[in-house]
Amino acid sequence: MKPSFIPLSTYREYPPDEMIERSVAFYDDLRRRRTVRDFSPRPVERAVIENCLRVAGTAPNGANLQPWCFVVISDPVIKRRIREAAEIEEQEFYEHRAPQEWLDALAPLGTDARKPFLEDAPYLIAIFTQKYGLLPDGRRVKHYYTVESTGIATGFLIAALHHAGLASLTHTPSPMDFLNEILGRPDNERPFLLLVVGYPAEDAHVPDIAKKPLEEIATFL
Ligand code: IYR
Repeated sequence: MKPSFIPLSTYREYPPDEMIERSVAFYDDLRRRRTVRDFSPRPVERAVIENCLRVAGTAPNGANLQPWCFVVISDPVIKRRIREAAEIEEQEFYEHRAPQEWLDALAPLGTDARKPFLEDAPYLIAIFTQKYGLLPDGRRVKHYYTVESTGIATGFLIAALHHAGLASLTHTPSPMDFLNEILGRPDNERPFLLLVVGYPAEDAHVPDIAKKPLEEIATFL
């Protein structure tokens, strides 16, 4: 197919001092985000979730094939089924499957096999990565960099939710193939992450942990 080009009309340049200001302001906003495990059942407007998903859909990705699917769950019956299935896997993980080294790494987070947030939060967003696409006639379209692409889209989504004033939790019960079954997703889709979304509970507490400073995460050559 012949490529079709249009002028880049959406880019905006800012004066250098404004760039500094904007980058600091964005950092100050995003650094306030904390992964929350205590959720309020307070409802959230669906339009906010839709807009944040639109943000996710703008992510750069392999060959622009957009190899992702977001399943938004608010139905309490489905949330309960997900919680039940996740807690079975998590119990196995905490009691048998996880090596001691992993349990030691998780100790500062205070996590355990109980996952009440899967029922408390108003929304669960199950994020799937598509190994290949399916045309209406059933033919397969190979996708590229599927995990990287879905990871970038998920990062956009998490930032958008925070920007809108919502808390989120990146939850990865392992294995999580039960999501395909409960949500009726086809074989070309693999669960990537279960994002729990809502308001924090009024008395929500978070672990007293910190992010590495710039010097530890970046090198300038
Ligand atoms: N999936 C488990 C364990 C867990 C693993 C990692 I890596 C975390 O950062 C947090 C938890 C759970 O959700 O409890």
